[in-house]
Amino acid sequence: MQRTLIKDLKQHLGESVTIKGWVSVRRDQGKLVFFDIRDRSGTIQTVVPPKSGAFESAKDIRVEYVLSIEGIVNTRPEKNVNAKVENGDIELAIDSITVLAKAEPLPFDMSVDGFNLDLPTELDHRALTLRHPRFQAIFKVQAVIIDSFREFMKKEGFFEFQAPAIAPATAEGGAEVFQVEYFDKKAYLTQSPQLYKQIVMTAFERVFSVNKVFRAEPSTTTRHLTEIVSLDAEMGFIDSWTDVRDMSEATVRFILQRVSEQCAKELEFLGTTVPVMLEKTPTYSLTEVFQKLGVPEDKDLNPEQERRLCELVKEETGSDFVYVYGYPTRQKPFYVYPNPEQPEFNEGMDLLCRGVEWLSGGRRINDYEQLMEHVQLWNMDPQKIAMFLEAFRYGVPPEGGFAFGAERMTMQILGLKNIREATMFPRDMNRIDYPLSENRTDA
Ligand code: AMO
Repeated sequence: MQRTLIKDLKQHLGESVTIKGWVSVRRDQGKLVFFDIRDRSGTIQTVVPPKSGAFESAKDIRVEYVLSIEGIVNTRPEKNVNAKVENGDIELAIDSITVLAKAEPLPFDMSVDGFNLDLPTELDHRALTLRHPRFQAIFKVQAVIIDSFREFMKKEGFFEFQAPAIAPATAEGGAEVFQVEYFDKKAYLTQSPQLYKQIVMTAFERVFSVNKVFRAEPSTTTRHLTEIVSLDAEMGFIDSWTDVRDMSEATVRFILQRVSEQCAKELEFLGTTVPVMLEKTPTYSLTEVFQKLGVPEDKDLNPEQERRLCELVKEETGSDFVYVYGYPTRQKPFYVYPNPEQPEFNEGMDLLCRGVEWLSGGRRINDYEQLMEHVQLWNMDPQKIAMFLEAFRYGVPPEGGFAFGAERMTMQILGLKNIREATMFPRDMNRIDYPLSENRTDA
């Protein structure tokens, strides 16, 4: 018999159907055995009636067994209806069961209510915990974030390209870079597709990419990983850095809207709502932010100041978002455009949300001579970025762009405490799948 997906069972009341899926829960009430079965589309309670031929085989079946079940879709008796759960008004009366795959006894309770692991243990068992509805909800939201980023970019005329992961030079500067042995030469894992998105922009005008980037973060914090999914955009023919801010704001607004529409069930399950974005997101220069916080001016905001700024803005305006622009020019990468009226500050910006930076961008230098001055000032080797520089010798319009990490965005949208919860297979200096301890033979 053809397989019916669990989400479609209500269309088959009174009919005999075949469903296939995993056993989420097993309840044995002596005369009756119940299984909650889940497939990719949903969950249904099934019951093995005592007279059913399946009663004997049901005795050995445990949680996570994979079954093919034939049975009749029934409405539940009034007293058994549970409005709080999916398909709480129907159940499947089992006629026969075929075991498609067995499962060993689970190392911990995987039921919705009983699941209670600390984060390191949960990550050690990702191969199993991914089956829990909490993590399925988180990664469904992440998939919608990435999909809707693509959808919005295409709607706005951006062209998708694939950036390389191996580069001859670092784009963002700093020490947070993985060097790779590239045959007998040195190369780097890309920290950002920055230089490539700028090159491709000079041909296609508006471009975006969804790429893995790598940061050799030397510490473990709740917001840093060493491997992230970077959602990048770059656009030509801007009049000002505020055009970039506006495009990034519209992108975030679209993503939030799609998450609200497409993930209502997941947001409810996770007990959260998407952050509030106002018609116009409050925007301050870094100097204004330090005045607002009542602290001496510095090169950048520290995490505590980011938190306080977001709290203040939330109190004053109701916005969960705030843009900060105008960073000290020498603190940021060479390609960021200095403000012509105040060249010691640049036209770079960050978007903070609920206390954490989740997007960076701004206007870039498009004039070749000015770019070369910065290459020298930043002490860079022009040979190593020759391909990037060549593009800028041949006519590049005023331009800018932005990027955000899919994991950080997922974390902040869902109000998660640790970025690792928002990452299927997180990497940090202490973990690649498992903790990198000397005692492990598999790490
Ligand atoms: P930046 O270095 O600020 O900017 O990175 C952009 C965004 O990427 C995310 N992010 C991270 N997430 C988790 N762990 C990390 N270690 C990590 N590092 C960065 C954050 C951050 O806001 N080329 C510029 C972007 C641009 O100007 O277009 C850049 O890479 O969400």
